[in-house]
Amino acid sequence: MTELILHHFDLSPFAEKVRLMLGLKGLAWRSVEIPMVMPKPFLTALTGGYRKTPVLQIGADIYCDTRLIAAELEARFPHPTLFPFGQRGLTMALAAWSDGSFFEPGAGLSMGLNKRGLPEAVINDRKAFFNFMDFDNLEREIPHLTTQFRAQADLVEQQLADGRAFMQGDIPGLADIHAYFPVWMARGNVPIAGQIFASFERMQAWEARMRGVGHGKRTEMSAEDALAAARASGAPPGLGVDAADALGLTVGVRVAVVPNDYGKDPVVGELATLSLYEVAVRRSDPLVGSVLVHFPRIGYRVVHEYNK
Ligand SMILES: N[C@@H](CCC(=O)N[C@@H](CS)C(=O)NCC(=O)O)C(=O)O
Repeated sequence: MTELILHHFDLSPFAEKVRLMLGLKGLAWRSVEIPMVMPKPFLTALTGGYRKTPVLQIGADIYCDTRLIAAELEARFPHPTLFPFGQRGLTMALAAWSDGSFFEPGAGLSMGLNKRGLPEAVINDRKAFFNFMDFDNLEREIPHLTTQFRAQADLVEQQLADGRAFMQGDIPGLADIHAYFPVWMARGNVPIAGQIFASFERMQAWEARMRGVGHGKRTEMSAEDALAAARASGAPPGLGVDAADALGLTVGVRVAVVPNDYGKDPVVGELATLSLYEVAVRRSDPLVGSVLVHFPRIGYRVVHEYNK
């Protein structure tokens, strides 16, 4: 089996989601440290322009976005499952809450309360990147963001109210990872996190259990070795295009794949897979050879690029 290579940085909350998925499944993986800000020349050589963190590489398959990474890990390593109570649809849907309603006020607090301590380069980069943040007014927004973040965290406390150990029962799953990552981010970056979470006793005990999930078996790898692994593998064939898809595209046409939300850098390539679950494009780069770059279908726009 080809190695799992995670391109990430330690402080990244979305990467923490994937590290916990790897931990929950008890997997061994290679860790490639990427820069926190652009440029990210090795990462974008693999992805064709997608710069978000994290990205999972398996040979010449490049998986972008935590939604698709969760589905791919589940497909390749079904046991133990990320969906222990048969709640797959609901749990996947919960990503919208986790990555949006819960993450966004937490990210606003992290930026607003750390603004003066953060390197200029990070502030300028995130200012252009996080279009959901009113960057220039963040300090004034702190009371509002605090109420929003605390009310979302209280949903976790409510879910644990009957004394259960995890969100859906006695074992952890992706639902816990969704609920945990904004809390993890706040613990690391929001100086008033202790105050915000003080009355949430069940949540705090659950946090300790979540830390116990761990990160699986991590070993470091250089970016150069990761690129060499892609070159050595060569891009696999895609899965083809769903004929019923409303976009009416065919295999091999040139398309751009663009996130709907923020960081809207397009990735252009030849369409190889288009299903209800994912879109994958084939592209090549002298550093990585021919690769297949995969995105979840949810949250991404696929645009036909008429050959110029
Ligand atoms: N929808 C993406 C969001 C990823 C995301 O926004 N990651 C943040 C870091 S935690 C990011 O990319 N920040 C800018 C960067 O790392 O360059 C996912 O689920 O993977």
